[in-house]
Amino acid sequence: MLLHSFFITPNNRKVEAFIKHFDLDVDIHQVNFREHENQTEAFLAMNPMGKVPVLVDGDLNLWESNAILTYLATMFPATNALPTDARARADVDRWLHWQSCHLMPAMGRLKTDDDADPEEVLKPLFRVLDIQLRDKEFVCGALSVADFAIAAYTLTKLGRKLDYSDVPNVAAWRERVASLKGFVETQYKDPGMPGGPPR
Ligand SMILES: N[C@@H](CCC(=O)N[C@@H](CS)C(=O)NCC(=O)O)C(=O)O
Repeated sequence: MLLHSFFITPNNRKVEAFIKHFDLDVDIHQVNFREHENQTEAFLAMNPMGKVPVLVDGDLNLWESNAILTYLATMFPATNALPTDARARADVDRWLHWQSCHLMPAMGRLKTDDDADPEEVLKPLFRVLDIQLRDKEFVCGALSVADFAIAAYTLTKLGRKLDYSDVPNVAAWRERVASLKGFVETQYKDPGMPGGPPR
């Protein structure tokens, strides 16, 4: 398998962190945005949205980071990161959708709207997550793809600046997930990385 990625953005980092955490046999190619690699005919044939990440597995071109996470968890069942029980699986799906339908748009708004107040935009969401994390080590109990999907957003430049003191369960979980091998190995280190999409 080959992942086309751009590692500093959360939707890519969540997948790279998952791959590295479990040492999955997946190669990673960093797309060159400066050279508009994502707009080439070859890339658009893989993903007509022109976005990363994209996972290629034989004749399957899979885009949308959360679909990639659940596919990898299915193809590598030893990860135990996606329950097979219908209710437990629905819980994981719920939090994946929460990340893409609520958390990602909220974070996006804070990046583009200088007047948007992080407390107002994000705190209601983190309060919901805080309730979910009460008495739990990870979002759905055991470590799952949902932790990778959500944590990547709390570890961005913006996510690192927020004050989590009034959501203590989120604060503790965030530290726990940040110390996982996959997130340690995908920490942003190279400010000279050639041009990519905004984080
Ligand atoms: N919902 C998609 C979002 C993908 C996305 O927006 N990717 C960004 C980087 S995080 C991208 O490739 N942007 C480049 C562009 O739009 O030109 C996912 O979760 O994979």
